[in-house]
Amino acid sequence: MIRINNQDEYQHYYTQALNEPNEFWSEVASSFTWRKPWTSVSTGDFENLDIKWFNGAELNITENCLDRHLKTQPHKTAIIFEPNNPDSATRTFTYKELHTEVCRAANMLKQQNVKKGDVVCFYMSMIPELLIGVLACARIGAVHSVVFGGFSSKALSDRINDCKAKVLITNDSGFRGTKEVLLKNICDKALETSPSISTVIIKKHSGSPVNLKSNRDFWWDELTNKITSSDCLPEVMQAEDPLFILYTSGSTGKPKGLLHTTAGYMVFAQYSFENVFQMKSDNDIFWCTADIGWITGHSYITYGPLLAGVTQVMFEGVPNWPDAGRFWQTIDKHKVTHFYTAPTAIRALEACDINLVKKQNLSSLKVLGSVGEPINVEAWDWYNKNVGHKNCPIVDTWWQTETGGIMISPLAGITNTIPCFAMSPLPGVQLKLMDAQGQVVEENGVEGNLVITAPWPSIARTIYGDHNRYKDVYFSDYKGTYFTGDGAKRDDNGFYRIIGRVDDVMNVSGHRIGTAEVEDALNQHPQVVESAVVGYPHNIKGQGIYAYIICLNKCEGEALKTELLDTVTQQIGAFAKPDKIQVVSGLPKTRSGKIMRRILRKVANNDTSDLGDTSTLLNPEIVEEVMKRNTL
Ligand code: 7RM
Repeated sequence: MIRINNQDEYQHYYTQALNEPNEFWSEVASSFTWRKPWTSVSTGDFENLDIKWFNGAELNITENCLDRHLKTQPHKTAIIFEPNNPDSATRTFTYKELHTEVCRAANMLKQQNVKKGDVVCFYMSMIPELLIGVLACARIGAVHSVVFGGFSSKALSDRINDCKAKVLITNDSGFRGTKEVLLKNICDKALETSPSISTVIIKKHSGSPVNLKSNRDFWWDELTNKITSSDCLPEVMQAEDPLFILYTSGSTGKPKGLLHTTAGYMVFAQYSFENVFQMKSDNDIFWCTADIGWITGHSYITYGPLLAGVTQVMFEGVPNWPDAGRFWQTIDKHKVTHFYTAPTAIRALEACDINLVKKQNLSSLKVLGSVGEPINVEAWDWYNKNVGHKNCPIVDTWWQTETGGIMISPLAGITNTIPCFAMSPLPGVQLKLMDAQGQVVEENGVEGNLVITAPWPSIARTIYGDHNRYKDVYFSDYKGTYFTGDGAKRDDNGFYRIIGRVDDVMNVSGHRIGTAEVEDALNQHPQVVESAVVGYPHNIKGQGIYAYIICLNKCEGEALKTELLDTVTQQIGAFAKPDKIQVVSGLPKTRSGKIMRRILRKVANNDTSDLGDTSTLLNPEIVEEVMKRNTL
């Protein structure tokens, strides 16, 4: 492993990774447990897109997350589970105990006939069995596909069908604050249209009643109780064998199943975790508040911290229950030293009673992190002052589902930060900014589209089942480079500030949602003829969703609104519900029939002073109507 300890080392390694990438990555990878060494560090490029890292190597990622720590620190706490209800008991797992649980679950999956390469889907609460189940898959070479528990049965079914998952693992129901989510019921509904699933395994969690379908549904506890062996030899995996699929939204079409492979993802997860967060003491405690249903929970709950052998908190609940002090109380309760959350949570809590944060001690904190969306200055200052007591570096970490790990970030305590800046790429990450003409912008003090010019170990290797789409979405805008979809500013000193998406992807409370997905959902309503969805700035969510719709008949306000919101909840999930809906008689279109989103965006932003060139519009008269902004 390479651990960067100061700014000089950062410069040194940045240069080494650029000029001698093989030497650099070999050194990073040297500390892992390999069953067989690699024959080449990296092959392939962004032209042929047959990218391979550590090819020829054999390994198992769970051997690196668990077994290797058993020799040195078997009794160190791996997971401190903080349940939804603060009065319920905390559960802890040492590395040894977690190893045992993962092995038992792995043996259970084997007994259910899960084989290397099979896809196992998870639709679960943030409970230890989710993490255990995911690692159990990796133990036996099954590919996990975690679907966030806030998705609807329709969205779950779509994702299961896309990757033809064989087994579905869920729990009876889960609580998020006071709200009960009937996960098993939602699974039952999804499975009406998902024939690939032959087995459902249910972890009993809330105790709420569920229907069991015979020969299909089994209780997790009954199956694992029958397992006698608490050891399971790790399946020996090839470096490029698939590790997981994770769905994410794009600017067009259905969500994409990004496929991550074993060795490169593993190496980058630990490398980025250790260098960004800089956990130094054995008593340091990490807490990432993300859900394992998103990439942040994959790389910085399930894999990164365990690979690094640290202690972490896993949290089932929500930031505002029993009150908006839950994060701060939990930090004190478990003496969290490294806290990683999203700007949307910071903004929401900033809007609550300040005494909830003031009354907590928070003196255990050493490092704060931010992820998922651009952080605004007010939130950054509030986080720094009220949570960090101006004593904790803030690492604003930019990355994506596609990148597998953190790409641009300060290194905690090493990089001098500028508020709201992600600062500089990690050594091994090569960035450029492109202008509208597709030319590289070399100078500083500019904005441009953010691209990555060379492969890094944890880049997603393909979109599952659609390699052409992968090429098209990421590598066709700028030939030979990976286009992130984000815009960024590079200041006079070469430091980066991420501006946000430049495509039709919205970021709503840190949830990545395609405008096309919400449009497709709205169009399912029988009254909707056509719709257009754009994001607009929202105080707490970062972005809100503004939907313009054309209706078939006369539209009745409240009733229609409720129905439309229900439709989106059913098609995607409640988190994708539009904040504003405006019924219009037409949408501004070009002569070639394209919706002029620029105009809709400006109207939704309430910034109509300059609508730009509207001369190519087929129906310019519609602009005036749209500008009325009379939402339902
Ligand atoms: C990790 C994650 C990716 C999109 C990405 C950006 C936005 C993420 C930051 C950020 C500004 C950040 N993966 N994004 N981190 N924008 N500053 N530190 O969120 O696939 O779900 O989303 O999120 O637009 O393209 S993701």
